[in-house]
Amino acid sequence: MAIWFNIALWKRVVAALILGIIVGRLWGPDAESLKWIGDFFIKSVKMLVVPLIFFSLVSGVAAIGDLRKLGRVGGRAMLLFIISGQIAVWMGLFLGTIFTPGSGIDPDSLPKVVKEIGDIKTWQETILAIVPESPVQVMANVDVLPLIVFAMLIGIGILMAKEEGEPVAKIFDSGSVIMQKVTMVVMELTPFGVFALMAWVAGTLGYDALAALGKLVLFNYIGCILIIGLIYSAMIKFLAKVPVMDFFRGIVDAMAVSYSTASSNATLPVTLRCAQRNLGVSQSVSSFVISLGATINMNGTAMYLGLATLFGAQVFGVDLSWGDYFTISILATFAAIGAAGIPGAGLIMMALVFTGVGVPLETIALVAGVDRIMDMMRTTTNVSGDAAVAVTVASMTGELDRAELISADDI
Ligand code: DAS
Repeated sequence: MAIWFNIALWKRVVAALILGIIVGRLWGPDAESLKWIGDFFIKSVKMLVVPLIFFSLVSGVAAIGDLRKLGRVGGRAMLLFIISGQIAVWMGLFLGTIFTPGSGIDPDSLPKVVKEIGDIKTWQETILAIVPESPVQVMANVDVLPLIVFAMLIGIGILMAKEEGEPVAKIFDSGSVIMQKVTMVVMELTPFGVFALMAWVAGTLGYDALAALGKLVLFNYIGCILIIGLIYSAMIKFLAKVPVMDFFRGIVDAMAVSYSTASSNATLPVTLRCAQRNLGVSQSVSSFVISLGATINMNGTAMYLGLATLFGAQVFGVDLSWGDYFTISILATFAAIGAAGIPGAGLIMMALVFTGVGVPLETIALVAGVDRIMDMMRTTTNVSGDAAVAVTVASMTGELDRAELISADDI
């Protein structure tokens, strides 16, 4: 038993991921019987989201020390979110234009998987939804974005209260430490959850749907890999001035959990722990930037929305002008910000972008059957981007403890 705990968690998680895929392919659709183990793990991690975000974000904002510094951290994070998001969208538009994944496909030849599409918020409703009308209800509904706004306001209130705010700050500091310890305990379930989820996905994914939509899935992966391999590596190397391989080693756990759960929210506790424990990002910067990033910084989703819009236009023969391309880039940015960090969020947000440029919503039903395998990679890209921005902002604001950086011998 002791041997098991002596092996680095990330190694156990990667082994579980590979084993899960093998078992799923061998076992086939019956592997779905393992899904409850994955759901147990996801529920265990989701249990942490509200208390962890609330305590670590309030404590993190209060620990920044003054409002000017909060502005500097927040300003840099938002700038990096927006720039990387725009590059991602245009990456998707570029791949969709050059490789035309939807050309020559007869829409009637594709599998029809009808998924009920929830009501799509307009961008005004997306902005209104950020205001936490009832903080308790926001926590009960795990509505992460208004929860973040509320926690930031409490943190800012503590900063403004100065000495009078200190007793409350100490309570949140302790709460944040306690939640990090609880997260470590829950993290031990990760290998089991990742194994079960990968077996379920690998076992139930039909090759026929994959083949018909193969080019879309392929370029979803290529686009995400380019974002991770080019954009994030450049950010880490030239802006954060951190060895790129040390960065990726440090977030392996978060990448594996985001890939297997397809949920940024479910991965949030793991991303926070990787940033603080493996990358040396301070608790204040990591809790602020990663919590915010998990809900509004979704570069994998933004790239996919650009690519999928062109896919739908090509399948149904809709001509798009350069003006439409700019419309797509703006709508995809809002859609990525508005998308929740849960499985299938990108699929729902496609409707917002398609409506804006006249691409038929039937496209959503065509791609729904393989959305999960694409979502896994989108989410991995989203989560990696949150960690990359956190390390970069920490490095820029002197909140990066380079001695903590995980290196080869730590593995
Ligand atoms: N699953 C979403 C996330 O958690 C991403 C997406 O659906 O595109 O980040």
